[in-house]
Amino acid sequence: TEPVDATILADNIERLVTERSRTVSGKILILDDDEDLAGHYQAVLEGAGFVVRAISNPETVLSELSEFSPDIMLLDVRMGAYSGPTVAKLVRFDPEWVSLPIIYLSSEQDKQVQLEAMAKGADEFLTKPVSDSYLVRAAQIRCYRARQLNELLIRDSLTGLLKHSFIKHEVDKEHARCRRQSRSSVVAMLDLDHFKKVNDQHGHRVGDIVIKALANLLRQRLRSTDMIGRYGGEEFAVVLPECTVQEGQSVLAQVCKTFSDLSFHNDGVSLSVTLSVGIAALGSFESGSDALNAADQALYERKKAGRNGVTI
Ligand code: GH3
Ligand code: MG
Ligand code: MG
Ligand code: MG
Repeated sequence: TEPVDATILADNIERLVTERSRTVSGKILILDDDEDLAGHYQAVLEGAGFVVRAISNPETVLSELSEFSPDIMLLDVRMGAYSGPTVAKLVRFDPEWVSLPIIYLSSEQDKQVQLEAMAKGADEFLTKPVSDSYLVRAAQIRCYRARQLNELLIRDSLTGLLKHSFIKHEVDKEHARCRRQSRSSVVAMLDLDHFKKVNDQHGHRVGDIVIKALANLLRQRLRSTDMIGRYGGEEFAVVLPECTVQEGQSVLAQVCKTFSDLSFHNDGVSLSVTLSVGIAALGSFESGSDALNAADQALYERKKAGRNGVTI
């Protein structure tokens, strides 16, 4: 192979990252007590393709965050009785927002004050006035990086599915939506059948291939609005929003069938694996975790009833 010139490589990577970050469209929460200015930033960022929410009341910041789930937050420093650093501290105190980029946007010039404000857990300090193009580019760079890091944080590296705590959180969020809008959604627990045997007879490497194959099948077969998590080693949890138990049963029964028809090959030996599924109607339970427990109970019943299929 040809030796690679490091400068050319770096140039190519930079071009790629720049292109990608220019096309990223993230969600931005702006908190500024100057409503006119916040409205201007909002218009500029929306013009560049961002989804923006601008608020002026610091007291609503936590509820706005959980409702809007922004990629980054732009924060004013002086807001009447409230200070931006106090808000930053409050936001950082909530484990859900430890990784949210907080970017001050302020006319504060005093470097010492800026440093103190940064010490509350913020990520960057931009000094007003900023040009429109500067604001857009800064937001693109930050959103791109935030999304990249967030993927690493929430996704399981073997399968690319949501990690345990993140799928649980999605279950709770969807449970709240079911209760609020009396909509019907389904939660399911999936577990591979006799998987210890697969590992024992064919090795862990083949076991991992089987786990990845199920993850890929779920991604293919479920809707883009469905949420899929790796709940444990060979256990998965899915949330199917706006779906009846009958519809959920039908789609997951098809997944079971397709999966059992796959054949895996190892050293000239071919094997097939089945899975069992338990499902429950999210809105029928007091909490998301109660619904998950019910799905898990249904899964247990399925295991007793002979595996390879779906039980409600
Ligand atoms: P059952 O049909 O009752 O579910 O039987 P089972 O053998 O599948 O039992 P269980 O669900 O308890 O299986 C857990 C096994 O899954 C144990 C462990 O060796 C295997 N496992 C868990 N995580 C992984 C993983 O990441 N990779 C591999 N290859 N195997 C895993
Ligand atoms: Mg202000
Ligand atoms: Mg298991
Ligand atoms: Mg199992």
